[in-house]
Amino acid sequence: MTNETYPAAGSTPAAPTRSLVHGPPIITQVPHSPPTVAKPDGAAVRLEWPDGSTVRLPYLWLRDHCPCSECQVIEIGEHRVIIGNQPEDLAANTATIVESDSTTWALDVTWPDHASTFSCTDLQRLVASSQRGQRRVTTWSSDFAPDRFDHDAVITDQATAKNMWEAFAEFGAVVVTGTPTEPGTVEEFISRFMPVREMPFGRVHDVAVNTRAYNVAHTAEALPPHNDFASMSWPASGQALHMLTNETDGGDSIIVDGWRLAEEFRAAQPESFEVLSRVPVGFRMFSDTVETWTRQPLIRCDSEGNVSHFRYSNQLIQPLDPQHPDLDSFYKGYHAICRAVVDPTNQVRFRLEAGHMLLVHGHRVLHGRTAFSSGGARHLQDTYFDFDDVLAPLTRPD
Ligand SMILES: O=C(O)CCC(=O)C(=O)O
Ligand SMILES: [Fe+2]
Ligand SMILES: [Zn+2]
Repeated sequence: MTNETYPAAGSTPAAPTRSLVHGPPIITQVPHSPPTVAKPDGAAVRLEWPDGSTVRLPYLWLRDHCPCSECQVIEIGEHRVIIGNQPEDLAANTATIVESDSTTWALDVTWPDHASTFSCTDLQRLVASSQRGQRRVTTWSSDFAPDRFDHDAVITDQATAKNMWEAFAEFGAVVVTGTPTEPGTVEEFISRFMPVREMPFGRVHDVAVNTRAYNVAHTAEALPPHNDFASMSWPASGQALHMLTNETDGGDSIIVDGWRLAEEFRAAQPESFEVLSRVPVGFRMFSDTVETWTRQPLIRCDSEGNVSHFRYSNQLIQPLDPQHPDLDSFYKGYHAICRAVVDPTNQVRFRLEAGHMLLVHGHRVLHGRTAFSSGGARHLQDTYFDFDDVLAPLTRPD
């Protein structure tokens, strides 16, 4: 295969428009069939296929990811080459496509002081790993109900467990049914999949009517939708609520897709969205022995502008300084978002019966409950985990 005609101008494939996908958009595909030519293109080599598709591979990128055993610790997939030790204007001396047969090919690159061979599979693997972590995030429609999964099926069948975590990653809420009602089961359940995140009030958090309440959760009052530990700068991004006993009238569960509300809020009131993303406000939860407190904005976006954390707790929020220059605009936005949270049309309601376990994305989904009669017994246990431990195994390369 020929690789002459250095240099020439080229084009990169257009990026698809963004949808509700978190992570970088897919922009590169490396075809399995051999390219016809490798040409220099600025500080890169450009591969061209007979159908006109092209892939541009910058020299620094290629040098950084040379797959040889000098440049990588192959057995553990760790990167060893230090790109800062290369000249910033590094260029290949040659870049040649080597076709082993009609379906397999490699790109041979010679550098001033090194030689690299990238098989088609190496390039596909590198591109795939650069795109890892993209996931579909689907905000809730008005008839949303969390998917239900049977506890025994989840703990005995890997495919069911994977489906459950996939649904959790996409929608931020699922319900597990048929969970044994022995105390501690929630911790055991989460521990089967990932580390439990121990929180300041314990590894397992009991919620029942309690005369020494440190939180409205421990009364029979209605509990407005919230995410737990809004009083911590990095609260657990996953929470499991396991109902052990529910013999009361009322006490129905409420969940709200905070990311949907935040995105609708951004579209309707962009200036207020900016204020709620910028102005930090205090949150506090404490008991006789534990103090948690932080000052944070209600909305945080990731580096690509997607809402990544909607923090909301009517119970725990603290006053803003009345002289704060943004106080009026803060209240305009806070009022609107609060109205959206308590609007029943934005709430999904259902009853958690004994043996039901609700899993929620702690930075996305708010949970709450209606008031109940304090006569009958009601007891649930919470445990916490982190979303990285959900996503990393789901996206593990084969
Ligand atoms: O009582 C409930 O249903 C929910 C209580 C709560 O907010 C929690 O356990 O985090
Ligand atoms: Fe809670
Ligand atoms: Zn190398």
